[in-house]
Amino acid sequence: MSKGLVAWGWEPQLEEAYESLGLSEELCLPGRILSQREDTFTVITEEGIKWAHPAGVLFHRCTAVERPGVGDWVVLAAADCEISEEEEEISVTHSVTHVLPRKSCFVREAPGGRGEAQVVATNVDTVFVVNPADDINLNRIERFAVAILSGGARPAVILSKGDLVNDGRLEENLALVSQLVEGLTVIASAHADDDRLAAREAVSPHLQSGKTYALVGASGVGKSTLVNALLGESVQQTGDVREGDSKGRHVTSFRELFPLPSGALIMDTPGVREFAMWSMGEGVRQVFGDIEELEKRCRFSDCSHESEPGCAVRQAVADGELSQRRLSNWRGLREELEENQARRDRRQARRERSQFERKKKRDKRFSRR
Ligand SMILES: Nc1nc2c(ncn2[C@@H]2O[C@H](COP(=O)(O)OP(=O)(O)OP(=O)(O)O)[C@@H](O)[C@H]2O)c(=O)[nH]1
Ligand SMILES: [Mg+2]
Ligand SMILES: [Zn+2]
Repeated sequence: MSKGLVAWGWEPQLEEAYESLGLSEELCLPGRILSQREDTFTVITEEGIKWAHPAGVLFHRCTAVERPGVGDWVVLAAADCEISEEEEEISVTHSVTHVLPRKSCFVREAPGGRGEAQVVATNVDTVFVVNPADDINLNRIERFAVAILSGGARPAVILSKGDLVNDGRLEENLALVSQLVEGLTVIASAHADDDRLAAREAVSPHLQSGKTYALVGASGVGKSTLVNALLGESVQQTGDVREGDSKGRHVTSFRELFPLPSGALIMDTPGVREFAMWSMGEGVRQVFGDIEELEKRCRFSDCSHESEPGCAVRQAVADGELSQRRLSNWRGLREELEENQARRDRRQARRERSQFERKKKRDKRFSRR
């Protein structure tokens, strides 16, 4: 039935998941979230674009990670009445009632340090980390790779603004970044700022029809410029970087999924200042597996790899087998996650305590009657 959705990445397992819900075809409609503004989703369905709010029940039932986000396959139900959003001149006619199982979910910790998760992109096959070729940040790329792999997607890197460095430096950086993760695809986008054709030629061969891709990275690295180059027209607004430090001005403020003429789908995302980890999962083993193997050979099982005798990790650094940079980045990640967990535990404890206090008050009132 959902043939028209295949171009948007609809797959047999989605069909199965949708069918197994046993919903009425008359009342419900599957679709994919293309963008989100506040709590209004733009959803592509067999019947074209629909606008929807999340159903209240969905909001209460789901954790932050489970709530619908851009890239998600969802089920829409017709809302009781048409809700008109005058400013946007759109008509919200549906509500999102279900989120279908995801094949991947790329999450970070929401800015503000309150211990909340933020879903960046779901159902993405490959997440491209965009990093300017003249300012390579290996630690950042590595952190992104851990989070992307943990979320079940494949990481790849685009070295943007290749025109700002000479060919020798570009080659060097390409080699350096390729070593970060086994089998990592690294694309050099070496073209002048306004040469869209060259940008398209550099990236297009890595995109497959029917697959979904996302671009992530700091502000001003050229994500939206690449999206425009791939689309062949200026759909996304782009902005100048600051004179002094080449930092961007956070031009893109919403995540949005675009269909490319080639049949692939690409998501533009807002630039991130700091990439805070949410969870490391499987990704850390894929990026830092060598250190985890070395660790097993330390004399003490709880070795902190600081000053203990018989430390295999420090020995590997001394022998030049492991770089101090990678060790520090791995250590930083682990510490960050321990702090995150402690913060989440404290939040949970606070929540339970206040629930308990409320219940105590209620019981007291009740017993006075
Ligand atoms: N020299 C050069 N400049 C580029 C290239 N790609 C993008 N730029 C410039 O970099 C600036 C920022 O580009 P954007 O595409 O807006 O960057 P962004 O990553 O989308 O930034 P945010 O939306 O803020 O996250 C613009 O002035 C672009 O013209 C490139 O390949 N070479
Ligand atoms: Mg942008
Ligand atoms: Zn050790």
